[in-house]
Amino acid sequence: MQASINGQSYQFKPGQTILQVAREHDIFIPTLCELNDIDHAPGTCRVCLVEVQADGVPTRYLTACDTPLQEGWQVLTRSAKVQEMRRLQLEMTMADHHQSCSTCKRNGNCELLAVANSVGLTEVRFHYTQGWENDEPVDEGQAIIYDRSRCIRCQRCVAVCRNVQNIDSLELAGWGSTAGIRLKGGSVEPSPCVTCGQCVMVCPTGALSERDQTQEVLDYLADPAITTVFQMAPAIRVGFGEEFGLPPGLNVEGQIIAALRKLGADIILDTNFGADVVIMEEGTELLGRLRQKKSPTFTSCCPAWITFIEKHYPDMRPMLSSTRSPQQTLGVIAKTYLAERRGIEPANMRVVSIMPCTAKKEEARRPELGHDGRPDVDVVLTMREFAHLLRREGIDLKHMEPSAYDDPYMSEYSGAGAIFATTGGVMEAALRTMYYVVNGKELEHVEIGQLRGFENVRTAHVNLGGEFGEIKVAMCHGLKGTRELVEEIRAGRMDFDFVEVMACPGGCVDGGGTLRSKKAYLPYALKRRATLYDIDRHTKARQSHNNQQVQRLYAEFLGAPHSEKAHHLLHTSYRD
Ligand code: HC0
Ligand code: SF4
Repeated sequence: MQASINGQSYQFKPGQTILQVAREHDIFIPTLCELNDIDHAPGTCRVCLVEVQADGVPTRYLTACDTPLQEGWQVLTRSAKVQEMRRLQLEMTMADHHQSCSTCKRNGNCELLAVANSVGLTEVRFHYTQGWENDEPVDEGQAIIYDRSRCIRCQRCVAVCRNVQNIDSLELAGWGSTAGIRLKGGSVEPSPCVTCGQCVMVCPTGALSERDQTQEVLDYLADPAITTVFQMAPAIRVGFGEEFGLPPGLNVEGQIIAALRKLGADIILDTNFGADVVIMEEGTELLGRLRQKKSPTFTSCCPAWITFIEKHYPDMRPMLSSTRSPQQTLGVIAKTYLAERRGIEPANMRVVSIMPCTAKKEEARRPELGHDGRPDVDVVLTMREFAHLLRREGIDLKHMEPSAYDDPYMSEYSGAGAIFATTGGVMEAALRTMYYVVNGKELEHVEIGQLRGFENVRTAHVNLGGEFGEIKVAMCHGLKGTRELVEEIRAGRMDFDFVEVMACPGGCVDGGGTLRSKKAYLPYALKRRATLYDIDRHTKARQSHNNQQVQRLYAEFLGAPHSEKAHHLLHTSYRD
């Protein structure tokens, strides 16, 4: 089939939209609501208007994203009329949008402002002044803020929550200019939301964002009575450089340590250390459950997954490992063992986590994950907040000279701890240590290829040796595949011994608290994962049980995995 765009003739296939054909030939048409990576083209923002002429039909103005191109059409993407209509369209969108851009979380990287710029908007004659009197425009969760006054009704969030995560927690509410997105049931608790943050990742404006806690951290840093302890999650070092113009997937661990020192952090630790401790506990727990023929056991480190089970499949709670997540493990050990070793009063210590995750904010606030009335982790910053924090202090990561950890108690990590952030990583880390415990010798090939695929649901048989022989394992990332797997297990159609789940598609390297990419959804997962595997390959100890600081922690403080003390500090329970 043949049609012309801006006077040039092009071939196309039946069913292709005007936008698809234009993109195929590198012809720019501005878009706003559309997001190709999640197959979302609702045509609601009308920014992609083009002029269409065809024999025997009057000139029409159609949205390029959802209009299939037809034989013989002549499409104009930048006629004077098209440009004027796009500007007017944008002006209308701005008019029922809260235009307090200076205080918006997206200040600096808003897609709406970028499109306003690209269509040449020079004035907005109408201003949002009223309209929300009869409606509460903001749903505030502990992790995510849902602000309808900044919503442009693109419905990307609805699409990702419904089609990618299969949670379906969001809906459009209100009428006319006050319409916007809200949680079903009006707040997080009654809604099916698990705070995975995928909706935040695709929101083009400040309508969906995390609860900003950067000020709390600055207040800690300014208080001389407080000892600030920072931890960075496994995924942070491979996904943060991009924000400062460094190549995607580059390992910037050293620059982050240097930036934290410049910020004034007192102690800098690595969540990977917590991950190694988790393997000691979870591996022991799993072997115990295998002996008792209790299968399957599900991993418990992903908080959106935990909420998913609590809200959607509460009957499956007994199958969750009782081991705390690495974030919470590190927090509680910092406030007990480390505080004791370094002579710090725990009440004066504040643990700040830098996480690629929104759900970790909720996890840290669970009362069961605190001691003596204090949380074990005080504040969780997403990667985006951490970038904001550095900017507030004028720190440019690109110019930091890489530095190294200096805490002698809780900063060493093994290759096994490092790969936690990618799908299959927790499984691989656990198997390396369980094999050693069962057989008294190390696995010959520590890189377990069967576990390293990237499909949303993967299964494998692995030989654990000894009394256990072959065990059946499964790994999922993304909640759509997870739900399908859980349904199969519940119905007795599939059975496994050990199942690893990460709620975010791609795992933590693409978590809901990572940096947002304009017009793209999760573009760098495989680069980040490749760097994690590279870190593993170059780490001195590749198994959690060979981490010398972990060995010392058990020798001097915890005793053995699953000792009474370890159980009290490092295990948890789940909600009814
Ligand atoms: Fe993850 Fe974690 S690996 S959940 O994916 O287990 O957020 O990066 O920090 O806690 O370690 C996130 C990442 C973590 C935890 C670890 C686990
Ligand atoms: Fe849906 Fe996750 Fe957003 Fe909640 S946080 S509304 S579950 S996408």
